[in-house]
Amino acid sequence: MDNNNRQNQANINWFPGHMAKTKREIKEKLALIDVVYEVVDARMPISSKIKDIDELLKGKKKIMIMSKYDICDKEETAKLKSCYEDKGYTIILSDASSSSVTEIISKTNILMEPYFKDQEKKGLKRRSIRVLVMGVPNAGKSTLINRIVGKNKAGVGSKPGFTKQLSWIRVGKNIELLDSPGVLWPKFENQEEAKTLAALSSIKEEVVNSFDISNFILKKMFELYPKRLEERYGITTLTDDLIGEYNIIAKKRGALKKGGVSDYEKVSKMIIQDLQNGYLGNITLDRK
Ligand SMILES: Nc1nc2c(ncn2[C@@H]2O[C@H](COP(=O)(O)OP(=O)(O)OP(=O)(O)O)[C@@H](O)[C@H]2O)c(=O)[nH]1
Ligand SMILES: [Mg+2]
Repeated sequence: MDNNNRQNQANINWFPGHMAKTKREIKEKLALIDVVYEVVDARMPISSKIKDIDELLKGKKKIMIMSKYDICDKEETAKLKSCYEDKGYTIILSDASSSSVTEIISKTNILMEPYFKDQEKKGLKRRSIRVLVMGVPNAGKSTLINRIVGKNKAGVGSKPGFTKQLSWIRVGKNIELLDSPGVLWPKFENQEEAKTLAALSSIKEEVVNSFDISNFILKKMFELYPKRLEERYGITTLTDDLIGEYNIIAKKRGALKKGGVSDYEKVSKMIIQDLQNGYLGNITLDRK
């Protein structure tokens, strides 16, 4: 095994220029925005919350949308949801169902009603509500927009960084949605959160060491969902350097090079793919 590569724990950082630009452009458009849908991934509602979002949004009305609810650990995500609600957040759990869309629209209208009533008193007509959809890369912003619109208007991709620019999308007469490219923040103070983001594909794979992430996944799964590791890989204990575990997985999944030597690189990628593709079950990696 390439031990240098496997054990070289470099800090993760990913804040390319286009993210800073997106934040600048959002700031410029803020005066036009009535409501913000803050999209977090239900599998990591703490790690995937943009750390400096409140600083940027300066008191805008917000609804937090927990996307990918269909693939999270519902029990754990419910605890995190209550935590946010205790702090005053309005939260909607979003999966592929149409009921979550109805709830989103209705909560948005409720938020705006006092404003429109006020406008009507001044003799002004109702206008469409302008909503900014914001979140980390790959959080599910564009998918959410398509669900609300009922058509595939926004581009969607499984890799982070799919949406490249801000763009307005109209929903009927009443709402306009502003899709935005995923953004992070300049420095990850918490590397555990950074690894969680990378493990669930909100940080692009080219900027992380895949062994850092697969090691992290094995350790995290062993801590939170040990049975899943047993079911998928037949692993029941974890050693410090994880080499034995990589060998077990390599054998079980046929990730072998010539002469029956484990292909560690391939095993590392498999572990990451297994988590992302749901083969390790529905998971939530954050805890209160
Ligand atoms: N299972 C599940 N997958 C989802 C859900 N929402 C989004 N996805 C998937 O997550 C991936 C990213 O979705 P996008 O809508 O492109 O995410 P985004 O936040 O717009 O991403 P960027 O534009 O890259 O910032 C895609 O593979 C989607 O199919 C969901 O509610 N459930
Ligand atoms: Mg997008």
